[in-house]
Amino acid sequence: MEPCGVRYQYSVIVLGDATVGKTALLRRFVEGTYGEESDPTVGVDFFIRTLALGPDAGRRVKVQLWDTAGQERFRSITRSYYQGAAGALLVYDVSRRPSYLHIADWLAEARIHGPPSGMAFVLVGHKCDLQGQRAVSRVEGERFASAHGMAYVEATARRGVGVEEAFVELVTAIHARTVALEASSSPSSLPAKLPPGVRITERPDRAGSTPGRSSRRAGLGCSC
Ligand SMILES: Nc1nc2c(ncn2[C@@H]2O[C@H](COP(=O)(O)OP(=O)(O)OP(=O)(O)O)[C@@H](O)[C@H]2O)c(=O)[nH]1
Ligand SMILES: [Mg+2]
Repeated sequence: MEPCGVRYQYSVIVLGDATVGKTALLRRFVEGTYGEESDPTVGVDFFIRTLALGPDAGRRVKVQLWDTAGQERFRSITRSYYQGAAGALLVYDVSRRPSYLHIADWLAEARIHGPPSGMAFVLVGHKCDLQGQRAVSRVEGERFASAHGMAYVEATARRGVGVEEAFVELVTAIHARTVALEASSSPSSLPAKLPPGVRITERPDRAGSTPGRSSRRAGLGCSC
């Protein structure tokens, strides 16, 4: 297998009330598709995408994305995935005020059940195409996000606006933490310091002496 240059792998989780459009966001981000009809997620679903980060898009990272059911009856299943996530997208529907009011609960849940090292968060005001039915202003979303130290993005999976930005914002925040940790750690101490949801393979061998070996071992066989 040829080395693909992907060293970093991050796990992120998407949280929010039922029908706010979590699955629609993920489908748009990963598959580039949107369908009006969408079955409620049962438990947890899994997506994967490789992203190019940085000003020159030179840093490629692989992102595992966990789509969770918003329905209360699946909560004990979905909670068990928080622990392995490096970051979370908190999603509400701008046309349904209760889904915004519940974001504080989702954030508290993620903090309680997430990794002790903490997670990166991005708040998404979703379905912003529904301007005539808006029940939460952009300012309210921005205010909540800034009060909790996270970025705010308005998005619509239907129109394909803001979706890439929301995920890239989250992965960039995780990546910045990882690079800082890497810079302040010796290669031997780094593995023990990496938080859940973050994996770094050996530096890709562009000379080709042991191509892809660590990637296969880590289950990161390149499909990108
Ligand atoms: N207007 C509008 N509707 C959307 C958008 N995205 C999704 N929807 C609608 O919202 C419905 C629910 O979307 P889902 O993605 O299934 O919602 P979910 O958050 O995954 O729901 P659960 O899996 O039950 O937690 C879809 O059937 C779409 O009709 C959007 O950007 N704009
Ligand atoms: Mg869903």
